[in-house]
Amino acid sequence: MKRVVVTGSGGQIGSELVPHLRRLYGAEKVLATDLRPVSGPLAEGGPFACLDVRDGEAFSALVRHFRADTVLHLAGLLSARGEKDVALAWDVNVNGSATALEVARQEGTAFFFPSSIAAFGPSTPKKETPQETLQRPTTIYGVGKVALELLCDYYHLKFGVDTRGLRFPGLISHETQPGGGTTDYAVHIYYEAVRKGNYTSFIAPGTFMDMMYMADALDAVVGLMEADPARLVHRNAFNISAMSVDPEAIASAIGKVIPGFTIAYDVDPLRQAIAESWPDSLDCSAARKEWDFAPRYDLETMTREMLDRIASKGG
Ligand code: NAD
Ligand code: AKB
Repeated sequence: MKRVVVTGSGGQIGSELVPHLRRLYGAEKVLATDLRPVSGPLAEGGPFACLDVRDGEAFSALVRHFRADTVLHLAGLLSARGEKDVALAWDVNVNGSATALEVARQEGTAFFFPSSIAAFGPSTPKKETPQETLQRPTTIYGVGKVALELLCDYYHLKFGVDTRGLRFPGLISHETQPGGGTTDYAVHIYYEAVRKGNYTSFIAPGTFMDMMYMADALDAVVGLMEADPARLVHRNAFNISAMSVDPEAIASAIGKVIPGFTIAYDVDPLRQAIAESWPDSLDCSAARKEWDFAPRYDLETMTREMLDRIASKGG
């Protein structure tokens, strides 16, 4: 990667990925874009442009003028939000992503697509979910992720576009709040722990999902995009995860740092049903083998850092 355009950069991932890339490649080499203007470090730390990813002409012009060699396509609607507005989720997640991929083909750039554990469904093996297995998701978000995984592979095979993707688990971070997903509880719990010493979870105890700390997710994006293409047997998209946890496990890790922390439950049927349709834990051996994926944070180290950082910002 030398000159990178990032879509949807004001969200949970982009707000940390853009500064990370600017530190690695130079501030002027990373163009952040989003639907609406953003404020703060993203806008001040380097170039920014407004872009609706469904506008192919504007998208192409921007990539051409920036002389980008890579498009990191983060724009999208998350799982719970998608179920509440199915038409918009399809339009942005599928039509917008297909537009982004076509721009990459026309402008000759590499293309990164963030897939998700949501690309799996209830008929997928739940434990140690293999890299290649049944993918029959039951959310519009997941259906879109499978469609784009396939389309990205197709563009690689048919047109030679250098498409690469990750199946992100729930990402846990302290810079920007998550944007309407099922794994959001695993971020909210840390804020509420610092602010109130207790948390009411919308996900039931015993519901296991894969999670990962944002620092490891940023390293994974760079690691995959910089990987030697000759080593990549798979492309779209790699299983990655750092831990398989349920709300009780996170609560217990928090309790070791904040004695007396308590968790209660008020389960949201929509998000609980989505969570139950996803895997408990992924097999990440293909990512480890093909591009040396190796997350640094486990539940304990992530928990200490999350609580420290949130407390240092005053909650
Ligand atoms: P987010 O909801 O925090 O941010 C998404 C961004 O996309 C927002 O800034 C929004 O303004 C922008 N956007 C929406 N519609 C747009 C449009 N038409 N044109 C341009 N921008 C638009 O999402 P995120 O958590 O940063 O996730 C980014 C990507 O990673 C998404 O594709 C998501 O599905 C995927 N992903 C995220 C997670 C996670 O836990 N955060 C896990 C798996 C996959
Ligand atoms: C969501 O919960 O929708 C996302 C994801 C795992 O894709 N965090």
